[in-house]
Amino acid sequence: MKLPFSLSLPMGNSIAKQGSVLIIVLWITFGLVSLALYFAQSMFFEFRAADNHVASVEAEQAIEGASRYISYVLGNTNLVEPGLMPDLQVYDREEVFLGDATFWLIGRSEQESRTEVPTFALVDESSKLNLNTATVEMLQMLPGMTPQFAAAIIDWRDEDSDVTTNGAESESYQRRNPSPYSCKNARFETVEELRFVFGADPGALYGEDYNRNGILDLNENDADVSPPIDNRDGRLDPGILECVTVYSLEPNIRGDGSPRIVIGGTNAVAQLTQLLQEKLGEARANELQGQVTTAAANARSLLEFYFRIGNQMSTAEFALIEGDLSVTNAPFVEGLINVNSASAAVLACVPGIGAEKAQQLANSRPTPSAADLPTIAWVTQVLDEQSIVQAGPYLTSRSYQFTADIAAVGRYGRGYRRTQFVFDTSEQKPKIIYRRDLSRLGWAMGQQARERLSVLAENPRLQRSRRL
Ligand SMILES: [Ca+2]
Ligand SMILES: [Ca+2]
Ligand SMILES: [Ca+2]
Ligand SMILES: [Ca+2]
Repeated sequence: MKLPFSLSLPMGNSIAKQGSVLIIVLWITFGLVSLALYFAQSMFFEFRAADNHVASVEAEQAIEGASRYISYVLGNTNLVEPGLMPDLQVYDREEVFLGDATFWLIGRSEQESRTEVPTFALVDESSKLNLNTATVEMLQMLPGMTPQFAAAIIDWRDEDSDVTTNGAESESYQRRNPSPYSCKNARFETVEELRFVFGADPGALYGEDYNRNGILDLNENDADVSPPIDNRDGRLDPGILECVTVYSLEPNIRGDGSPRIVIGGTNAVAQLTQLLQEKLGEARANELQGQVTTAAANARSLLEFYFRIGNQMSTAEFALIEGDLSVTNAPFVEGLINVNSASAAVLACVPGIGAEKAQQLANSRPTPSAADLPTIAWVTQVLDEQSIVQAGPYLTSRSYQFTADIAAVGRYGRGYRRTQFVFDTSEQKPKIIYRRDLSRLGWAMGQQARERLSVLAENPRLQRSRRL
């Protein structure tokens, strides 16, 4: 037998034979060990894969659990008074432990200065401009909007096929190559539909917020080093999608489920008198009655109503009656913007407000307190009469639709998942009206949470001690 190397030691024939057998055995052993190591390695990868799979199942389960939890929170808030934002103190929203999993509610900062630290909360859909009710003038005020795209949005949703100025109906869509389609000529059902509207520009729709978490991530501030292409100016330039909704819808009912009092309605005087007596007492009702009756007859919105009553009624007093009042007997009012939660960019779109006053409103907004009922009354201290008259019909202090953007990880911080839900409470019991998997957008909880979780991944003991 020819060995791979020669044995040069002086030895007898039988010793040489034994030596070669030994070497053969060594080679076989070496082969077996390699084989064992190979299988061990592949078993390890299988194990890691299985473990990652378990983690992602845990994350998915955590998201399901979190969505039920949010439904419960919204249901309870609705019992207090319909249309309230759940107070930030009453629900868990950041790094919530659920067995071996952890979840977060990815929110939006009310401040314009978006930082690298995410906000964790529910997102109020009434803080946005409704694509189904906004006029072309209102749409044009959105950041990144062009007159052509704004007009095309109107043509997309209106039933007719008459092209508005700058707009686009089916002929424009039919010219599309290689896949022509027709203009929808019906309401928007999701905000994502904007991508199909003539003139849609992904850069303007999504802005710099590649992972749609409302903060400036590293890749969103490195120019073209990694997608998206951004201007590297240290601040997040959000897209149009950030400012729009299709969900805002306010039911015209009071806390007890009865219809609201229509302030200009036929029976308004008697109803308002009774309301004032109930909420503010007999004496105050008598003092305010004359003023309230006159104001009610001349107001086209609740904001204007409060303005016309004048300083005699305090903001806190108005808050007590605001939820019982309306200017219409329609069962629902669509597209009202909550002046207590909308960003300056959205408020700027409202007629009579504009960019400058929108910023003033955002700056002088009172901090909401769990004890107080929400009100629009404070707005009369910022806007002048003309603005109040114009903006009033578009504003509200109440919200009935909320986005819960839930991200979760399973054991050891692995198995990242993210699902966006929209909850509707306009029919009292909260229900999910939209659901979308956003896991593909990647990590959304910022750098700090990632670092904390990587510590957890390296210290399984920490993971165990964390459980309650
Ligand atoms: Ca149309
Ligand atoms: Ca981002
Ligand atoms: Ca980039
Ligand atoms: Ca930027």
